[in-house]
Amino acid sequence: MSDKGIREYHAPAGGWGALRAVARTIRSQMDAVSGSKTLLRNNQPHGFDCPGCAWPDPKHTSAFEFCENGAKAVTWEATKKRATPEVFAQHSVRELLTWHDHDLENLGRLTHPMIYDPATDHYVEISWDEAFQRTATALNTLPDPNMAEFYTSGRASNEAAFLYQLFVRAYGTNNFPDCSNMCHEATSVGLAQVIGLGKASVSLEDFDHADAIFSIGHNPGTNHPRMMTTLREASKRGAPIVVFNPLRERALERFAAPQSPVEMATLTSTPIASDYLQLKVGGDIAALKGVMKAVIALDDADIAAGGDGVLDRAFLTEHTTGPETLINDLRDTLWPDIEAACGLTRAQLEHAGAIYAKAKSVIVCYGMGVTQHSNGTSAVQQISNLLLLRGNFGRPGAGICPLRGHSNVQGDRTVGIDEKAPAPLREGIKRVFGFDPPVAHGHDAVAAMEAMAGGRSKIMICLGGNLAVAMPDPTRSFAAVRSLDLAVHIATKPNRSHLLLAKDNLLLPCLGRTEMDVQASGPQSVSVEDTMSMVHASTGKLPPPSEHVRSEPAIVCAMARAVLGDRYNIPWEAYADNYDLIRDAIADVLPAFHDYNARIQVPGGFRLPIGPAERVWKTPSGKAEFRVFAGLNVETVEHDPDVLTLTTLRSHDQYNTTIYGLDDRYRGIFGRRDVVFMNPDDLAARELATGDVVDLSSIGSDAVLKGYSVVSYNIPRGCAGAYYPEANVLIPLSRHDKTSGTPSYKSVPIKVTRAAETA
Ligand SMILES: Nc1nc2c(c(=O)[nH]1)N[C@H]1C(S)=C(S)[C@@H](COP(=O)(O)OP(=O)(O)OC[C@H]3O[C@@H](n4cnc5c(=O)[nH]c(N)nc54)[C@H](O)[C@@H]3O)O[C@H]1N2
Ligand SMILES: Nc1nc2c(c(=O)[nH]1)N[C@H]1C(S)=C(S)[C@@H](COP(=O)(O)OP(=O)(O)OC[C@H]3O[C@@H](n4cnc5c(=O)[nH]c(N)nc54)[C@H](O)[C@@H]3O)O[C@H]1N2
Ligand SMILES: [Mo]
Repeated sequence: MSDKGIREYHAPAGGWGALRAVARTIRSQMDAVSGSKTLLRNNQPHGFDCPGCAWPDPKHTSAFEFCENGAKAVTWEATKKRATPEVFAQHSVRELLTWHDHDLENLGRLTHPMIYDPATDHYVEISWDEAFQRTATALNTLPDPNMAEFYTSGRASNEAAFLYQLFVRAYGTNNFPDCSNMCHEATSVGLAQVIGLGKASVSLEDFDHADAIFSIGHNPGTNHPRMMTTLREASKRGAPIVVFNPLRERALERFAAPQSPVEMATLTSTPIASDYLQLKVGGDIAALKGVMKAVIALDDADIAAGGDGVLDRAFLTEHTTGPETLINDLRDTLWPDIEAACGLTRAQLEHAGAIYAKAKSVIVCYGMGVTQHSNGTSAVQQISNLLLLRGNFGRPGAGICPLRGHSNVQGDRTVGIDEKAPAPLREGIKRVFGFDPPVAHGHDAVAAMEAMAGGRSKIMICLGGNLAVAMPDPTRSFAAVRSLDLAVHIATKPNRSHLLLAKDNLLLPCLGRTEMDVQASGPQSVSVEDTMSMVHASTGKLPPPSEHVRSEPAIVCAMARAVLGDRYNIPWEAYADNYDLIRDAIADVLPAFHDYNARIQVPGGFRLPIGPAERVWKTPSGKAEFRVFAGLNVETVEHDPDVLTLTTLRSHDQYNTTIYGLDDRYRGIFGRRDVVFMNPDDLAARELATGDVVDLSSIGSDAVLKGYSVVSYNIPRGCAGAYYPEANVLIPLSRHDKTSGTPSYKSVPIKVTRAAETA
């Protein structure tokens, strides 16, 4: 029995709890004065872009926009702790492997390039030149460039990412696994098919004009906290906010704005969701079909009563293909089946449908709760279907809003981190650099892991991230990395992926977003693209963690020169000296970035062209396309009452695999992460109570997560929740969306049994 650290949390999200958490973070990582000063430069017009999330900045940032988790992201990077060669000399890799992920990163910032020494089992210092030479020798002696994998995590700037893809394509492969493959790939693929672009169609201003907002499968109070300001304003002006989420996330229930003196002083808060629909995990396609079915019924009724109907027929005719097929599918889908598949009642779905139909302009926001399923692409397309029915694209206050993950994951894709090598990019590279980049599709994250596991790839270079830990099935992914000839990690802090030893291992320390980047031509800025396609500059202000640390663009340029020599005469040195030249090259290759250097000088930056926002559809038909999904997406073995569908969650105290701390305040978990959230009836059926110790076993593999404590929680029956990345052991690599490659992190069939020791 272990119910230690499990207790209910009654306060609203934000508020004093958030301020206290920030004070604690600053105390543990920085000194208070420089910590507070650093935070004031966050997301200001001439400061640095917050490395936290991809939510856009308001046009006129007059004062510090407070955000607890942005503060954690910044202080965690700007920490005074250092992982020096002396620190590595004290701890062998074997020892470090026994540490918790929190403690590994808590060693602090990497200060020197390091190489693993098998004789002593320690990472030891190496010179930059030698590190690049070793990388070059390994890459240049590989029989085939397609035997190397080049991973990107979404913190890399546009400049670093563009150079990286140029280097890799000049080297000869499109193997670009990237964090987006684990995240919004269902969006990139799914929306591109139906509206011609895999990005948000809305801008931040649109939220001021939305008559209703639907929020599906995302947790902004934790993952996009600055969005809470926007949701709070929408709620205050009376716009309904309809939430679809199996868990009652506190910030979506009520939020106290730390910026609001009244809410802070009076301990009050603003309700956020007008309707909170706790659907079953994986029930989104069914729920969306239910909402659309309700809209069709309202349309029928209105027409029967002599009205014009609630569908936007002019829009449907001019701008879409296939509405009839969709409508027929909805008519053929029966309410009892919808109710069973999503766990919501017909009345609830009809109510949501009525809100949707009544609102002139609707925005649908969504996140990982939608994309990380075996049918993630189709789920995304159901959202597009819903919006298309009433022409909710390309007018003020309406549109689709996927909430991107990493702060520059979207920009990285835009500037060429894409295993599919789009034709315009290839043509641009040919035009500007005079060579033909490879055409054949390379590996995404799942394919890269499979290639490494199968011995078909032998080298892995990582521009950030913690790939092996972020991926499903660590048993396989760890073994895959350990089978390599060379692993190179460009990173800010040590993590578990760095400890999975290949034959040769290099750890190259880089600057973070918050730090001053001075090159031959002077101080440099980089640029990033937020979730609403705004591209703007980011200028670090803090001193680098050590004089040996280099910027990501400088590292990529030096590596490229070592590997490629003067192949294709790419001016790597000039790029490293002056990032303006990189941006000029991006603009030459990708015309949407014309006048790049001038346009990022404007506070707030510039917006890339968004077809759907102008009702321009770059699809084969030239129109927006309705896509029917046959069925209701019941992924798990429903007929076995013993099987639960596990969804994997981020706590409030983590950034992906970076674990800041062990609390998950809003969900009432303190000082631990080894818990599984379950419905009280599911517990009763297993004669379990909060604190009882259980084992979670995977269906489809023999993996077991042992010694977890159950928490009785408000989550639908048949569903369970546990934290990522610990629960990744339960997810077979084969469970992913076959269309987009996105792993099914959010619908994992498991069994829960009382742990053997305590039975
Ligand atoms: N502080 C902080 N900020 C972050 C991150 C972080 O880890 N920490 N990560 C960044 C990254 S890379 C990303 S991708 C984003 C992630 O941001 P989110 O998209 O918010 O990701 P999650 O926290 O994984 O899950 C979101 C929500 O989905 C719900 N959910 C689970 N299963 C289902 C389902 O089947 N259907 C529905 N409708 N909902 C479901 C969960 O209850 C949870 O509330 O945040 C980014 N920002
Ligand atoms: N079960 C489960 N698994 C998941 C998810 C889930 O919801 N459930 N979510 C998935 C998602 S959405 C994502 S995006 C992936 C995340 O996958 P990744 O992006 O690979 O992982 P992160 O944890 O964000 O990477 C953290 C590391 O990045 C390095 N780093 C931090 N800042 C910088 C920088 O500025 N430059 C460089 N070079 N390195 C830096 C540090 O060394 C740090 O240890 O995980 C996926 N995995
Ligand atoms: Mo992500």
